[in-house]
Order: sequence, then C-alpha cells, then structure tokens
Amino acid sequence: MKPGCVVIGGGGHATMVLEALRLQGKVRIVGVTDPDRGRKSVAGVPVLGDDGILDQARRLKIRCFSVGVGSVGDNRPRAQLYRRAIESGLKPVQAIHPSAVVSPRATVGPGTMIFPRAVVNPGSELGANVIVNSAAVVEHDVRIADHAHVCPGAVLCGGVHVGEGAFIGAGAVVIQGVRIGAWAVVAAGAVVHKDVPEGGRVAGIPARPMGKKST
Ligand code: JB2
Repeated sequence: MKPGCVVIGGGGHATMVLEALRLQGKVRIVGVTDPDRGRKSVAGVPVLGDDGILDQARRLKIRCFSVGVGSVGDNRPRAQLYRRAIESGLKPVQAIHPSAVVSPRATVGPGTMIFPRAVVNPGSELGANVIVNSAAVVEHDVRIADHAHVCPGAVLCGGVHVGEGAFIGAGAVVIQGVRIGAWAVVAAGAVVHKDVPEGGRVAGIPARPMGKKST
C-alpha cells in the first residue's frame, strides 16, 4: 500500500502541492493540517486539524509529509514546519509535477517540490524543502540550498548559488555565477548581476538594495 501523506497548510500553495502529489501517484493523501478552523477541505482533501495532528500520525497511518505553506517573502515558517514534521517522525516526500523537466543529472533533495513546466538542468543540486515554482528555469550547475523558494517564471542562469531559505521573486533573473546569500530576498522582476549578501534584499534592473534610489 502507498504510504499515507499529510500536507501541512491548506492555502493556495497547498492546492499546487496536492495536485503534484496526486499526479505523481506515489503516496496516499490522507489530509491537510491548518490552524484555520473554518477550513474544512482543500481541493477535495479533508482538513484534519492543526499541526497537533502531526503527533498522531502513527494512529492515522500517516508516514510522510509535504510542506504546503508557501509563505511568500519569508521562508522561515516553511523551514520550521519542515523541522516540526521531521521531529514527529514523518518522512519528507518530493512533489514533482509530471510536466516538469528534471535532468537525470540533477539531484533533488527530500521534500522538494517542482511545479508545472519548471526546468532543472544537468549538474544542478537542489536541497531539502526547496520550491521550484511553475515555469521557473534552473539552468545547469545551479545550487539551491534547503528551504529556498524560486517563484514562478524566475530564471537562475548557469552556476548560480542560492543560499538557505533565500527567496527569488516571480520573473526575476539571476545572471550566471551570481551567489544569493542565505535568507536573502530578490524582488519580483529583478535582474541580479552581482552577489547578494546573507539577508540582503534587492529589487530592480539592475538589482539594487531595496530602499536605495538608482543613480
Ligand atoms: O503553521 C502553520 C500555518 N501557518 C499558516 N501550519 C499549518 N498547518 N498551516 C498554516 N498556515 C495556513 O497556510 C493558513 O491558515 C492558510 O490556510 C495557509 C496559507 O494560505 P495562503 O493561500 O495565504 O498562502 P500560501 O502560502 O498557501 O500561498 C502563497 O504562496 C504561494 C507560493 C500564495 O501567495 C500563493 O499565491 C503562492 N503561489
């Protein structure tokens, strides 16, 4: 029998995760956890309760999980939920949409999700609990550390490094070889041609620290 799976979080991102898991067909989706008591089901999947459910996983025959919270702009909640589920003895499951193109020479970490029409090219290494969102392009030899989120339509050119928990906004372009520091934020539509330090926040074309006027 396929392992029982819970999706943590029941908003918009969870609907994407649920669809990828369903189409992948490797797990039996048991339910969703969400603190919002008004939410009874998500995309036809029952909301089981809040994250306290994770401690009852054995009784509910749940063996694995996927983080279904997108937490745009701050990946810390996603990282915390991932650790919480691991501490509850659950195994992270990948959610790779069948229309994504993932090179057999790329490596994809546990709990990582790759959404429709995304591309991950040879030599790239994706850590745990990473999101490569719809139609994002991860070129060759890119490294993306745990909990980072590459939003829809973003392009990471060859050899880019994305640090732990970094956030790359929709449609942003990171030029080849650039390093994005841990927990940094790249705004939607930015074109990044220089390294961004840990915790840095940049926007614009070319990207500059947020809050500073272009000259
Ligand atoms: O600690 C939590 C928690 N915090 C918020 N545990 C659990 N299990 N669930 C949590 N949530 C729930 O996540 C909220 O109660 C809410 O139901 C859900 C967040 O839903 P929302 O649609 O606001 O955000 P999202 O993270 O699912 O989606 C955002 O990020 C995606 C990447 C949206 O901006 C999407 O448009 C975007 N594609």
